[in-house]
Amino acid sequence: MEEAGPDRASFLLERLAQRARNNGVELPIQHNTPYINTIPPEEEAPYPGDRALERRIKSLTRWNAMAMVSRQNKFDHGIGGHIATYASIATLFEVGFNHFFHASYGAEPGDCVYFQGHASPGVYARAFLEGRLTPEHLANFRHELRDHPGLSSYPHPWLMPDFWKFPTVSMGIAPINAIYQARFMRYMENRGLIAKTPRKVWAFLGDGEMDEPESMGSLTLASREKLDNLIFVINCNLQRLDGPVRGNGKIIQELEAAFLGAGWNVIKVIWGTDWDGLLARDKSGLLIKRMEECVDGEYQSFKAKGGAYIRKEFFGKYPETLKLVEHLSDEQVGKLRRGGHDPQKIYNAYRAAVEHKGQPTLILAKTVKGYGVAEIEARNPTHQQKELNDRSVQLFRQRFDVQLPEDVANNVEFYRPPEGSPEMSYLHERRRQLGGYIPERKVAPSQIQAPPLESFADLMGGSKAPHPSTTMAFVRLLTTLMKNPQIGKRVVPIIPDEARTFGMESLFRQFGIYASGGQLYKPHDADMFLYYKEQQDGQILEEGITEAGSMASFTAAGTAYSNYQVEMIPFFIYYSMFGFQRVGDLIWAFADARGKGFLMGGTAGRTTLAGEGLQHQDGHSLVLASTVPTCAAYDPAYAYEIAVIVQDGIRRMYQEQEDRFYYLTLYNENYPMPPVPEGVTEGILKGIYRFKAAEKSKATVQLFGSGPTLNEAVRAQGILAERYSIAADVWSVTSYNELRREALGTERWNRLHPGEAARRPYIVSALGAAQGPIVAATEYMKVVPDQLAPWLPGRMVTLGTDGFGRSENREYLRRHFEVNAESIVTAALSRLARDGKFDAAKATKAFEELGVDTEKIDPAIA
Ligand SMILES: Cc1ncc(C[n+]2csc(CCOP(=O)(O)OP(=O)(O)O)c2C)c(N)n1
Ligand SMILES: [Mg+2]
Repeated sequence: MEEAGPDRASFLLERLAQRARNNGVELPIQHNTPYINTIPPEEEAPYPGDRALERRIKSLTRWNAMAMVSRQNKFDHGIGGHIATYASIATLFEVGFNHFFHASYGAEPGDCVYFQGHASPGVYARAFLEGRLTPEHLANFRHELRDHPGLSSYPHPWLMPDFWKFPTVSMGIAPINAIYQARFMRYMENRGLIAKTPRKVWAFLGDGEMDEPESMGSLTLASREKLDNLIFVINCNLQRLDGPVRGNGKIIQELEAAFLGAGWNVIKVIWGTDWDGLLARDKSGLLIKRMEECVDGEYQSFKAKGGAYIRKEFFGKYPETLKLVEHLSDEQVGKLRRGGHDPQKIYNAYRAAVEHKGQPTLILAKTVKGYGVAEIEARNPTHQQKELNDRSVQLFRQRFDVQLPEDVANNVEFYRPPEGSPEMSYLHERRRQLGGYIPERKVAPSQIQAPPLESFADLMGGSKAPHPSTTMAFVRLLTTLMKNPQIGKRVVPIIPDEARTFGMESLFRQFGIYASGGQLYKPHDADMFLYYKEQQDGQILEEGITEAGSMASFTAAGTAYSNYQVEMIPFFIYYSMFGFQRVGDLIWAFADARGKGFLMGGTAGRTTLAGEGLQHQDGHSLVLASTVPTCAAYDPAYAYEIAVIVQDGIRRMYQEQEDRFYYLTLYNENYPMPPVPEGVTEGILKGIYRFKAAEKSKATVQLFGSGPTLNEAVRAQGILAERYSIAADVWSVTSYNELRREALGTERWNRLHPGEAARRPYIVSALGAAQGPIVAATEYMKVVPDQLAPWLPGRMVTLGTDGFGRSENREYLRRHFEVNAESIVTAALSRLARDGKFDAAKATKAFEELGVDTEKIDPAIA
């Protein structure tokens, strides 16, 4: 170490503080640096690009973005769009586009860039300049349902699958997904599935967005994992939708402290180059003092009110600071730039971030919302400004010196300079150097063959005592899959601290838990067969207690086929109650991103998960799953059903490259798993098959069951036959959701083709001539079976688990919710009695005989 200089000073002060603390001196913990740029001017590298040309390109991008939103709202008032956000982030994007965002690294895929969602107009405008979008595209911004394909409001891979990769606009989704993306990149590298490259994950986020719990909830994962492939850029324009983010404080300082405390490398880009000279001349220290004492509400006013106001209210507080700007006009004072609008400062921050080792980096860039847009700059309503009047458009043009023909300017048209012009040549050359254009989404041909069903023989052949639960059957299937020589390595089990609950601890030892630094301790159970084995190339993602984080891992894995051109098959196994209702928006974004994989809802059911009670017993995840268009949800009863569904899922999602994913419920009740009956595969996949026909005579009642309730239906079938001489068929309904979707599709076709022979929905043809009323019993809410009511008019009697759960055992729970065999029997008799097919007095007596209390409170409201 040097004898003198800043490093030595820092070392000595640190040692002194340590010594003082050891001796009982209480020193405040400091997580803030002064309110100035982290990188001092003397450490800056010169800008490597052509500033003038880059500015022209940026101004044209600004113009086209503004024109796109403004024009559209003129023609279609209220269609929406944002001008102010891109206006604030333009330079932060452009420096990235010109110098940092790699579309590829040689043959390897490039960086993952999460664009701030509602800054999308700027991303479209640049793609237009690059020749990747046409003027028709821009003219159809937010008009997606016309002849010419339009542009989606925000980044939606579902809507623009060749363009966007990462859905971001639901606030908080981008930050958590970006963190886990960077972690998953390392996982793929450490497991030898992708090459190590300087690839980065860039996430451009709003300062208001950071208030979402998902935004900052996983910061320490990033530092713990030393994710130096991760760069957050927070666009600190000090405003959100309604007003200031922290009017009475300073968002940059608050975020700095939080991220530093979480172990990140933090780079503040607060002031532009114009301020360097002022700060250098600030011998009194009062300029920094003034910078520190102003709150964001004041900083916003400075930009809203202009140069004279800034001179008076900011510099004017002290004579010394006022003197610093005496050589500047009011206009010049008004234009003193913030760091997030200065390419020189941004370039240096990005460079430092890219080169930083061992930590993720946060860049806090101070900007102005609505930058340069007259009459809306830094005003509270700026977020929702969608149209500019003629005067504002002309001021905009002057302000950014937008170079375009006069008639184009007057008509507020889109403009792209001719190919071969210096701007265009420069723009293309920069992107060529960086390996192509961004954003762009590509999918390689599939490399995955689904293993044949025979490979899951132990699930297909039925169980021997001691019998398993469907969860245990699934763990066997997963183990078999992971051992598969062709695709085993692609399987990613993701568990939020519930592996033991699901009996998955045997996987720890066999496949290892992913730990980027390996296992640094000898586990206490090292001498046991199933010890807690962590390893650098471990396959299991043991996430700890974070369903949101696990879902973000699931998203990274389930979209690896488009981000890394390597198909991964994730299985996220969790408490079914803490899935759709807990992280539903992340699941929605996963679907948007065309994610693939299997969500496995363990400890499912409101009456099968005994003991846990109201918070844990899930009776509605299947309802929520039905709301996601690409989610195929199943409620299997037996091991072979799981094997059939998963096998076909792999075939469809990977081999056939269908953009869908699966949700399967898994239960923890042990019971005999029958061998697969003949010819049921199609029924399992479509959602229903006859599991056990009536034995002696033709059935006059049909019983539907799913999951463990299927066993109750079978028991009810026995009681009905033996005690009441009523023959019933039992059906396994693996998916009401899929049956309904198919029926809706068929019905729609019939509606649109009245002149042609009507088609029959699968549910109708599957039932065929099956007679009589249908009693459907489920672990889930009644609305799940009721989805089929339109195609089974008047036939359905539904028993389900509406209401809050209880801490009890299964017997009492099923009695309480009226889904046990006895309730199924009485429901059938009651219905037959009403239909005049069974003696009403006998039906009434049956309730008593079978112990079904007719006067107890309705569980739906209990
Ligand atoms: C979860 C969620 N809640 C609310 C919104 C609506 N919304 C869109 S942008 C925005 C304000 C964003 O402020 P900020 O993150 O600071 O971004 P800026 O536009 O200022 O760059 C809000 C509330 C949303 N998109 N997502
Ligand atoms: Mg903001």
